[in-house]
Amino acid sequence: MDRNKLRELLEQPMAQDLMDRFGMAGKPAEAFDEQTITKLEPVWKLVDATKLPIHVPVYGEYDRKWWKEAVIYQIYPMSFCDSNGDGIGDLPGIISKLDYLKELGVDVVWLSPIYDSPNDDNGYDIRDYQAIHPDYGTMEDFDRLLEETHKRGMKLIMDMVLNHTSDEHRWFQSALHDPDSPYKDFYIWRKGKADGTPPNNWQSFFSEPAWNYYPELDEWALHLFSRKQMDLNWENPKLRDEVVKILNWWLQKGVDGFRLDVINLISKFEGLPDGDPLFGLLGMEQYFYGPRLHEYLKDMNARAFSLYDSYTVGEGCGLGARTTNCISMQSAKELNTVFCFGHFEEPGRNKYEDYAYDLNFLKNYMLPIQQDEDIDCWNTVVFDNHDNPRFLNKVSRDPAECEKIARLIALMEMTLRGTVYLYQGQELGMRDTAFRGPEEFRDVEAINLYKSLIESGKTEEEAFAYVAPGTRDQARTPMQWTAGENAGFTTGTPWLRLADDYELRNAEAETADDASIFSFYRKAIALRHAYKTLVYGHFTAEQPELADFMGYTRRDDDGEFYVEMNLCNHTISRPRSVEGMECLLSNYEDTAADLRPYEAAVYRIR
Ligand code: ISL
Ligand code: CA
Repeated sequence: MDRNKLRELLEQPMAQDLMDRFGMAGKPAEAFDEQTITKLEPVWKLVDATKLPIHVPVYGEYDRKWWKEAVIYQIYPMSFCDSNGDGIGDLPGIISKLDYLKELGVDVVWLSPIYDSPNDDNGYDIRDYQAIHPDYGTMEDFDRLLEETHKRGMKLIMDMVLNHTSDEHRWFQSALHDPDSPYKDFYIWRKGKADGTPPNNWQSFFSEPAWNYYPELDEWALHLFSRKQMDLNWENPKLRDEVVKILNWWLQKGVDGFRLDVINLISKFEGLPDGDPLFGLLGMEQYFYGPRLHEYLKDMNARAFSLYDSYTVGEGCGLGARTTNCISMQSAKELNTVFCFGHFEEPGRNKYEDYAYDLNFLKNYMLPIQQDEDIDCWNTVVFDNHDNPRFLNKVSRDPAECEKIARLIALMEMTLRGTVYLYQGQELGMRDTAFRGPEEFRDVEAINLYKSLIESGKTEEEAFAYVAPGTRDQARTPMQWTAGENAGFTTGTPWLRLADDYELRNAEAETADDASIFSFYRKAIALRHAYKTLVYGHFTAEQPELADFMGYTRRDDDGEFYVEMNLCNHTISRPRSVEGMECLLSNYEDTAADLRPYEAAVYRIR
């Protein structure tokens, strides 16, 4: 390939995101040797095939919207609060904790899926989009939850899983058993290869081939996740009509928007070609930014989201900072925001690796995003969710350090630009726990991974030691309400074991203690609500080249604020004097001459 072509491709958002992943971030075409160019051949092909419009940034004043100012709290219903002693969290349990969320300062509640489901992937395998899982309660309970949430001035958004349904969904059952089924074409079917192997080499996210064989039809059906989560065929306009109906049905009910599960995966490249190992998970590049993605998103926006004052956040699985912006720019009328998880692990690492995450990486990742003041784009600020071990434990496993780090994260979250997300328990400083054996895993991803490691020759001990730190069960241990039996989560037997530290860390103790992590979050959220400059103000990095230090100002006509953070576990000197500034919140009791380990503070300059 000639250098001019390479230069042109490197300007593409897709190429820039991929270069981040391959450790070539920001390098000009001249920095690539022939060998690297050849090695990255599949990347150039993909970038050429996706041909994203190069976005021209817009500068000026951000539009003010409720969802830009919101602090959104994710509830994992199964683990939040059990009201009837069956060991499973439920809707009445959530209702009983709405005052707690209000006290914290939450604006919007996001519920992970509560629909009817066989729970192969805890509700991310939907059997009926318009019914509540009996474990969680009834539709009347849901209506009451919505009403009680609104009564308190909070909003509620639903998790929508539209890339796949459960294989127990009536559409799939009809496709399988009725030869004339109108729903057959709702899914992705192919004939196998002549030698009896699946139609292509794609692997599912959960350590299995991405195809199920159905002898009754002599065909294979695609599933990018578990073998019970069947991918929907978005090429079919009838499917898209059904999706639009479902979205409108919930909006009509009064919900305030949606979190759209793996929404970037809905369009697949024609012909479903084999995947290239260069991209990690086999097949990934054939669907993580498919050719009709924009078209499908615009359609949902036009026929559903835009008809209401609703908010959408897409989960962008495998997307980086720039491709995320491509589907969340306001002018495109697709989604309001898209999660970008590029900072969850250091480059080249995965969540199962037990390593000490360097906050300098986080800083270097965040600064360009924050400094980009393109008013057509709006980010999310997120550190924790139900799919990852607790962020603070990636940085350190030392309990005392974690006390500081939890507050540093809180302070960073509430002073960056973007819609802020909290995951249940983050506000208490909940941590990972030491699982005792594989029989304690409940997560399909962890169970399958454990099995596949054993099959590949690992011993049980080795497989367990690898999976335990990264299992999604880490984030899903029951919410710690009290120091009492089962942490006040249930009077029965919890569906997943509790973390070990609930006597020490629980909502009852922390809400009563003005110096707790909960109280720190409450104060940080209150600052964000009080000073809109922290939401919309200009962002200027302070001495960004200084290692172990992160500092920035937020400034507009209404005020100016300064944030300073020590990113490491030893003392560093303070690069900018804070004399004359008013300290609004700090994770230390006073201000010293130097910045102590993980010290973080926000000051008001004017
Ligand atoms: O956790 C992950 C990998 O280690 C992710 O790949 C995750 O599976 C991916 O981000 C998609 O997540 C979403 O869709 C899945 C569901 O299992 C997750 O809980 C959900 O957040 C399939 O619906
Ligand atoms: Ca229950």
